Amino acid sequence: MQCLPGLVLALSSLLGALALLQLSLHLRVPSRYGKHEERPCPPRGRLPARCAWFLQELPSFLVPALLLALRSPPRLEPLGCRLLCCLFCWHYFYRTFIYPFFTRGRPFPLQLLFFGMLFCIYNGFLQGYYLIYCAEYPNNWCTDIRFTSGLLLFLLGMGINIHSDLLLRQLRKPGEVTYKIPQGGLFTYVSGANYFGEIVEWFGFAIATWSLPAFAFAFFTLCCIGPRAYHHHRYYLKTFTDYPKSRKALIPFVF
Ligand code: NDX
Repeated sequence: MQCLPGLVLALSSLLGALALLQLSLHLRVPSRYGKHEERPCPPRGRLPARCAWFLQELPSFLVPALLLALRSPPRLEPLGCRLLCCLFCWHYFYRTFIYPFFTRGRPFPLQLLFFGMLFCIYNGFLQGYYLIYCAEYPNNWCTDIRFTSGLLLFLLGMGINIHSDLLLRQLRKPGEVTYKIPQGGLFTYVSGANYFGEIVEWFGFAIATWSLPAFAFAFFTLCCIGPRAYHHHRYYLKTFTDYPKSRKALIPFVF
């Protein structure tokens, strides 16, 4: 396989267009899973959350790993490039092999699972293909301010995301499906703390890679889970009369 810059441009542009489509579809109406599902949710057409999240996220890990294995001779030089690919796989290792096995979420709709998987194949291919076959970095990229600041943001965002996922999980006992008010960590300031962490993480990745595909994915993430954080916030305000009034939806103290 060779690097085709035109393909990277086309796939990144399409990802940007999907982000705008996602935004237009879900600005007013949230994606129908989790707390935004129509009630009562019939068990038909749903998969247990553990299974669904595992299957949905697996391609984001497998596709870049497969591209890496197919690349002969390996071309992940210099070190900066190798590290960047590892960051992407590291996130999706967590999301595929760790997160699903601890989740206490509701069963996930099969239809969304199908589209989610397609999305993960697409994005896993784009990010992996670019980093493994196209990216060119100078040997000192690891000391470049874009790499170091992006890496720091990525790690900060990932830390917030994993910690917030953990706080949400601890709200429920095994088998419970009710919703409670999230407390602690960044939830003290925003309703969508896990989403805030994920958005910071992917913008950090985009800065560290300084690449069109990664910026397109960060933009998609913002358009996908930004509005969802807003819908979560409205849901909490409507459901809990004692919900903290000073808490914002997504960005601490701002929005
Ligand atoms: N999966 C990213 N669009 C999505 C699946 C759906 O990873 O075709 C985007 C992802 C996909 C979507 C994905 C992309 C767009 C798709 C869409 C389907 C259609 C759409 C493909 C791939 C599409 C077009 C046509 C435009 C292309 O019961 P429960 O499940 O609610 O329990 C929850 C629990 N919880 C609580 N428990 C007690 N009390 C409370 N108050 C609680 N609040 C929540 O916590 C869950 O078990 C858990 C987390 O819930 P929630 O709702 O906060 O997070 P969730 O949305 O489930 O995300 C989980 C994690 C989170 O860390 C988030 O940052 C990350 O995954 N994520 C999620 C979505 C997308 C994404 C990351 C990204 O874009 N990077």
